[in-house]
Amino acid sequence: VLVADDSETVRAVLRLELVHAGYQVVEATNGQEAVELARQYDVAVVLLDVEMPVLDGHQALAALKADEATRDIPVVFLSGRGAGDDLVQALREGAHDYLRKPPEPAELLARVGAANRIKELQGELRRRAEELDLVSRTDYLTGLSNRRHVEEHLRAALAASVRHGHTLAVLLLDIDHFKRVNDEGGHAAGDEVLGSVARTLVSAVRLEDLVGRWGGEEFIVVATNTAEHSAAALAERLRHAVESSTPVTVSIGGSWTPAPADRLIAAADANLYAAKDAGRNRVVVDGPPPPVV
Ligand code: GH3
Ligand code: MG
Ligand code: MG
Ligand code: MG
Repeated sequence: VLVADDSETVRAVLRLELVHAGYQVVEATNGQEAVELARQYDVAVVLLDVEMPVLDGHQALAALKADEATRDIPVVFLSGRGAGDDLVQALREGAHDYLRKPPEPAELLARVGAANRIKELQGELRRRAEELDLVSRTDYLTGLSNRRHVEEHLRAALAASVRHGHTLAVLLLDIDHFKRVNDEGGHAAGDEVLGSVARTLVSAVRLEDLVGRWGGEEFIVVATNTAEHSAAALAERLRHAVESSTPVTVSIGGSWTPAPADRLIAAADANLYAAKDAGRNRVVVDGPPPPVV
């Protein structure tokens, strides 16, 4: 708990109560110090006096709310005066609660406890939101990016490639005769093969390239800046890696920019069919499709 009050006596009383209740306390003697300490420490709750030198409580509150790092820390205003106006204004400005000085020990602890629970809940919400975000982008079986995330990534990567004049290649990979793996070893064995193909692809591409599960037994690679090694060479490397480190083979169709996302995928898909037709376990990568008129 950060206790900000210019009165040494007030700070001492609050510190005593809070430390006794098991809180760790840091003290600030003015609003400016309060803002600095809030950035520096992992503060759960700020007790903020209204009248203080340098920055008063309102100004300090505004500074705390303006900074992303301190925005979510619940602030409890400490008011010495009888007038309610200050406190109403503070609540409007984003204060979580207020206490009149000198606070009853029980009330102090109840309000600090409530503010602390708010902080914990916020942390929990943020963790869940991050988890959800990850889950919504991830294919549960292989841990790769799912189709939705690949499509998002592809749009952003295309925009960046236009801006920076890089080429962008898309490879679609389809496991050959995968139905046989399921038929012979069962669905679980099939799943395991999907996982090992995914791991093989991830370790064969560069860090900046994205590998995703496009659907079923199909994978996609979005490779940026393929200038120094062509898309065809990358595809051949991936084909060889799968052949030599998993029980299956893949056919790969690819294409590269300049082209809009849907045409790039369509061209890669057409080339994938050509690779299947030509006998599987092979690569067909073609240059940019003609521009749409
Ligand atoms: P091709 O060489 O022409 O691509 O033949 P294929 O057998 O790979 O193609 P087909 O489309 O006939 O079969 C794909 C199979 O992939 C059928 C489907 O049951 C299986 N499959 C799709 N998703 C999964 C999955 O998540 N787990 C498992 N085990 N099998 C899957
Ligand atoms: Mg004061
Ligand atoms: Mg398929
Ligand atoms: Mg297949």
